[in-house]
Amino acid sequence: MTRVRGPDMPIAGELPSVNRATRASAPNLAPADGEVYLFRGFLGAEESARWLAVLEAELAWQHEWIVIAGKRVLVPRRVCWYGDECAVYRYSGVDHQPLRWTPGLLELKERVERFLGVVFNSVLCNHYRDGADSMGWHADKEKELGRDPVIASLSLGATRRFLLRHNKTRESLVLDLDSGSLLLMQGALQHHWRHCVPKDRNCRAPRINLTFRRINP
Ligand SMILES: O=C(O)CCC(=O)C(=O)O
Repeated sequence: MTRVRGPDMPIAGELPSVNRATRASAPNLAPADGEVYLFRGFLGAEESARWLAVLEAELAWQHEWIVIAGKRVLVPRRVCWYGDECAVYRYSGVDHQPLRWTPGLLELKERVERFLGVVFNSVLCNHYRDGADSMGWHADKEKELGRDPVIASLSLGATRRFLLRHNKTRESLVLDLDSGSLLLMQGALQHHWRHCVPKDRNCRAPRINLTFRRINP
């Protein structure tokens, strides 16, 4: 495929930096030590609902087991990892070989890339079946992501709470990620802050979150 490169779009292999005009259209929500931007309505409500249904049906969702403190634990959501062939990602102590892009994921990736002016080569897909599914506190700072990762996180379906907490000051940010919103994390954020999606007993609907990433092979 021939990729047409916009003026702000870095070539593959360059360190990505987000399109300045896009970044200027939303404030940085992190008070210090990194950048967090939230673009609500990146996709419209109807379109987001359509994508939720398509991706629920066509992605190769898996139940994953990880080992924490010597104990095998079932991850409380379904996951899958797609990307370019080189995008092997090791997290939670497990090597993840990428599945081949589906047309749907590729279309969404290219829309996010055009909006942000950043090229991604992989996406971690999380499926929260309802509010009993969750994601624990963590930072995305595996070495394959490079020094200051740029992570674009697209939410589809149920609104879920996303918490960020500063490692030293314990300052926190609370964001409700609604369907169609695009969250961007970049700069030093992953070194100083952790984030999570807690359980929500009032949530009965599914949600998919796609985090587009750039793996350095
Ligand atoms: O579901 C979300 O919004 C968070 C996803 C996340 O933190 C991750 O994939 O590392």
